[in-house]
Amino acid sequence: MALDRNPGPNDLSAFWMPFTANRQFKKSPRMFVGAEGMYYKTSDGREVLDGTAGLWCCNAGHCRPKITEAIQKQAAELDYAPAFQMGHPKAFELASAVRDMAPEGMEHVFFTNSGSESVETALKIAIAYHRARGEGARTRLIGRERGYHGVNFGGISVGGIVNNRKMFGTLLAGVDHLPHTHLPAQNAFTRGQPEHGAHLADDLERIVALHGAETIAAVIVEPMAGSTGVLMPPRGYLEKLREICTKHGILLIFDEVITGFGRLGSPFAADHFGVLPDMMTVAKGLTNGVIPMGAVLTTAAIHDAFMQGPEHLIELFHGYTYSGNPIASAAGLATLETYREEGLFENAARLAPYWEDALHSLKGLPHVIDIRNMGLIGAVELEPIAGEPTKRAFTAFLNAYEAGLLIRTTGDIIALSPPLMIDRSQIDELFGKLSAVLKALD
Ligand code: PXG
Repeated sequence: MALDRNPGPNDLSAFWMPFTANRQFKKSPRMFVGAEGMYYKTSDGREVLDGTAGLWCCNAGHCRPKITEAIQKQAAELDYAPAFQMGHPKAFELASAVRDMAPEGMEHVFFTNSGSESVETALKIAIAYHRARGEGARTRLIGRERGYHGVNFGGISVGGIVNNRKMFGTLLAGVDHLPHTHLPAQNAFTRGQPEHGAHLADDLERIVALHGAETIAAVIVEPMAGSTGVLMPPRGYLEKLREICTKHGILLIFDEVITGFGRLGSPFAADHFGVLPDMMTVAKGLTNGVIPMGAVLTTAAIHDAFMQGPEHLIELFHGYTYSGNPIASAAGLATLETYREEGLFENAARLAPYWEDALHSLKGLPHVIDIRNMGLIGAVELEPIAGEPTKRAFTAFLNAYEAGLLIRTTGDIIALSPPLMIDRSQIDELFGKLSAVLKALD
């Protein structure tokens, strides 16, 4: 019995688990009880190589001493300070550190507690910004098919993942979607950015013609779409989006919740692709996933549009009890220091070609219909079992876990995103285990 080897909590019924097959899990639980560096420890005493940095967030690896100490110290020194009308030094320090790491032009940082909240915040700022400038008719928001922008109402409205939307009613009004950029017939097994698909950005001109530019506040996209199964932007695509947004006075928001903090080997995807948005949403790697925290980065032009009127008045009626929480801020500062001291973004960039070769060596294994990569991200798309979508990849996930490897699956796509501290031997271990799992799949 699987349960026998999982001592610990003996009642699993109360916890309604997020994005989880609850009944399957509770019949055969998978419990982590410890972690260090690149590995998790399971309740039955096994080591599992972390092929996903938790959920794309533990970019520095697990239980890193500097981060642990910073949290411990901060908890004992200043546990909480009111986020509204009061400050504490570390939130300001972290905002400056994030600004200094961000691409030129990102000047201000608004703290949230998650990627989902960062998205809601950015969308609200976009609409309010136009209104503050006297363009109150700009309220439409444009997302993209297959986009993932968290799970709150704004995020699922601009998002394009059907299962995340269809159960939840009519969502926000005034939203439209660009087409997704997945063109497997032309681009399958491309290494890095695909050649075909830049023209898909031109669809924004169609949307502008349909609604009128003067009604559109912002376009939000993931520069590299992670959750939907890792879709790289076609060459020239992001540049075109930028050009069309600028031409029509539409704000461009990059959702960098996954791509931020070194995943592509550069601090942010905006650096990697050389395209500057008007706002960026981040979370995950900001605190190494250790304490919940997110942020929205904006240009000076956006921030400054709000800084008018009498000085005693609140400029933006938005914020969270835990915006810039002291312990989260301390974790964020220690995380950014760890990235810098250990050269983790550079490590990701250096290892990316080795990673790419190892990943693409899986081509030709049973059921593999596409492989995609960039930085320390990889995806292996499997042919779905006829009539049973997701089952083949989920079986791979279960078997990989048994074999000592943590992977993520979405649909029939396996996504890989290890901590950026990975080395060559761990890359070999990861793909050795994964190829054995794939070879044994029905
Ligand atoms: N935007 C993007 C681009 C994301 O990837 C969010 C917003 C929401 O963040 P929060 O912190 O509210 O979860 C995300 C989150 C996966 C996976 O395996 C991806 C996410 C979360 C959990 C799993 O693809 N992305």
